[in-house]
Amino acid sequence: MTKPPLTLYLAAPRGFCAGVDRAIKIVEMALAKWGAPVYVRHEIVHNKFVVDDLRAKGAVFVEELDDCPTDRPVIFSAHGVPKSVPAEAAARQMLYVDATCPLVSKVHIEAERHHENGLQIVMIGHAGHPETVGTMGQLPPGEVLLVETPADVARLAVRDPARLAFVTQTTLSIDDTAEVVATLKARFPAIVGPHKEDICYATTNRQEAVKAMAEKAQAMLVVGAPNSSNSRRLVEVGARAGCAYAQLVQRATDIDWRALDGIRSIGITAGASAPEVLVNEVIDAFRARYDVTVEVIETAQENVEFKVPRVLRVPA
Ligand code: 2E7
Ligand code: F3S
Repeated sequence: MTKPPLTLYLAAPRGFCAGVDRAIKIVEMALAKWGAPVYVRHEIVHNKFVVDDLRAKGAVFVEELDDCPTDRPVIFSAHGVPKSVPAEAAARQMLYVDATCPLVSKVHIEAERHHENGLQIVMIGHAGHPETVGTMGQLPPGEVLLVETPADVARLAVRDPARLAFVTQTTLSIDDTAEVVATLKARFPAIVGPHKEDICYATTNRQEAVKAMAEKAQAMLVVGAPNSSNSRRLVEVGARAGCAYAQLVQRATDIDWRALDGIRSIGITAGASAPEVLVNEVIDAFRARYDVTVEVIETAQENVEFKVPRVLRVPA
């Protein structure tokens, strides 16, 4: 039987960012240095495949420090942690390694600097997401107010409208965030903050590539996990850019083939926590059903790399 033709657009950049690469390497190095088990507070990155792989190598994933024994090392996930977490680990004399992405640590430092200058902070982010919890947790309660939408800005009760700063989560939608920032600046003209927002290079580049792909592809699949904020944003960006069908899939078995019936083109990308093996698995599933021609849609080139400490140093 002859297979129907299909143009498969592949977004570039896609998949692992420098912060994810570094965080996974930190867990692997910790296992090599201290042996199993090494504890990891929260999924090191939001991907079941990555977590299962590290678990098989001896990592134990827990949600709270309380769930770790004090005589084994613990690693904090790439999303960052409130200040109370390393403080508690130190109080219990635990070995800990912080795998927070350096671009998140930069936002933490920014928030602290604003606080030292006497400013109250507005954080644009998603409630309950570990990055938001971590960034807000750099400062005492009440010092960071969370907003998600322009409507939240309208409702905001601040200490002093003249002494305000803003920071953002790193994985937000570029377009949605621009609206929230504009609303903040309109209501609080004196607010200070980054040039645009704190959205990272990887989020920006992946969203740009999706927009370019949405112009061409009839349908789009984003390889990523349901709890992966940046991956979910890619689905939204694709749909909003005009792609009639945009879906998140964890791996090939999640593909709804009936929904894709009759398509002649598909766009594929992957969130910053999704490994390339899963992208290849999805491409292979299309090759099994279609006569596939791959076309790469490259909107940026990335050469960002974050150093992994050669010897894991444990804070005193
Ligand atoms: C850390 C940060 O693990 P992810 O899916 O996380 P998000 O924040 O998108 O749910 O992706 C990698 C990553 C992104 N941002 C890790 Cl702060
Ligand atoms: Fe860091 Fe951005 Fe990746 S904040 S972990 S480089 S998605």
